[in-house]
Amino acid sequence: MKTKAAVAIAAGKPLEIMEVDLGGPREGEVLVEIKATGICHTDEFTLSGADPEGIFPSILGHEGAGIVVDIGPGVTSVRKGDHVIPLYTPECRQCPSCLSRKTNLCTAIRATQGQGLMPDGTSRFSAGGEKIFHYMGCSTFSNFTVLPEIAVAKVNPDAPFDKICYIGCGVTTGIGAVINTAKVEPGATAIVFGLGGIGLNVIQGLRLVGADMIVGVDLNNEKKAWGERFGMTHFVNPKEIDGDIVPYLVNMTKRGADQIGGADYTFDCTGSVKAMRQALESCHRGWGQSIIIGVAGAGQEIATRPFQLVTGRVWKGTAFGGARGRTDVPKIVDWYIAGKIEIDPMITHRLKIEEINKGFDLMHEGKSIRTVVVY
Ligand code: NAD
Ligand code: 022
Ligand code: ZN
Repeated sequence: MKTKAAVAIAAGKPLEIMEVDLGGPREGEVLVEIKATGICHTDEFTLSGADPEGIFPSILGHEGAGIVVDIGPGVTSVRKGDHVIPLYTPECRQCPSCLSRKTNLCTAIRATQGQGLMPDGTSRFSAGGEKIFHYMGCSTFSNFTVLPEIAVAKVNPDAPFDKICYIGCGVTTGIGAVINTAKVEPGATAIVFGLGGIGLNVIQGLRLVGADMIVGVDLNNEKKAWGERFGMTHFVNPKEIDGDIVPYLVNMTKRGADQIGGADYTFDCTGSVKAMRQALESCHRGWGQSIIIGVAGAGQEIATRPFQLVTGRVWKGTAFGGARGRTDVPKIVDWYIAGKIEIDPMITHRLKIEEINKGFDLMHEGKSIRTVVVY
């Protein structure tokens, strides 16, 4: 079939909107009509050429929602008409990782996904006979896309596509980091570095689980109102304090008889390795946990003194908020429908697919929290 798509022709070039050819779903695969897709940092990272694993030409996009319009042989878990969210972290429920119950990083299709291919080693996208690669197993910048059955979460059909697409990455990553990775308990203190599309979801996750003190840290003062909107209780701009941010935050989080200070949980949502160190060092001696969510540039390294860990701080990372996609994503959609979490105010811009490059500009300029493209 033919489908309209925004194609990443080469690194550093704007996406090109064109008609591409798409092969139908094969064994264990589904054809999905994407109704809406968010634009996320990784799409920009790959398009810019900074991603050493970026492959071109490809169809980017990994934060979508849509409808199953056809299924291949052997598909049992979804049918035509089902509303689904594509999963860049699939959930096969059979590989050693899924069975371990210790990680969400399913390995069933990992090798081919990283090569921009479907599990059978082929690409379904082409134009003028030339192969176009898939991206993160999703390629949601195409109106129609083919996905393995294990890489779609079937969700409540009452939910609007132009909002729940954000659950395909940002919302689940932020809320999941709080619930699955950190396992934050009611009454905890937390510090969130970076109040963008991820950090704000960490903040609303902290509010959801009943954290007490939620400190937001951002270099941009405009983020203060954004953080407060979702439950942040204190804001710090590192540029506006005297001296080092770490002792400042440690002092700020001193509570009760404990004169040590430091937060129970800290989250890096910046991608800056400097902020990652600050996040680790501003968590509490003895039990503080610091969760890295931000993706740092290629080749960057984190550092701290080992004493920080010897004295009980824990450094962790999370991919897709530790969420098991087919199990957890439908629950998050239900939380949204029930009003337990908010999405609408974070979607600051809506574009048509023809305008998708504007969405990348808005991200560069720091003007958007999330831009959603509606087909
Ligand atoms: P964003 O650009 O919307 O927000 C980042 C915020 O961090 C901005 O407000 C910026 O002002 C602030 N910031 C930058 N450097 C800072 C510093 N040194 N100290 C304090 N604040 C600082 O980005 P986003 O969409 O929220 O994404 C954040 C990061 O999360 C990105 O690196 C993204 O790739 C990553 N991410 C990771 C996963 C995962 O599964 N681990 C999933 C999605 C996104
Ligand atoms: C999503 N991300 C950042 C912004 N939006 C993001 C990027 C990478 C990962 C998670 C989220 C990630 C963490 C760990 C891995 N990835 C490796 C997983 C594994 O090896 O099992 C990751 C993922 C997909 C791809 C590359 C890296 C890909 O499909 N190309 C989940
Ligand atoms: Zn993303």
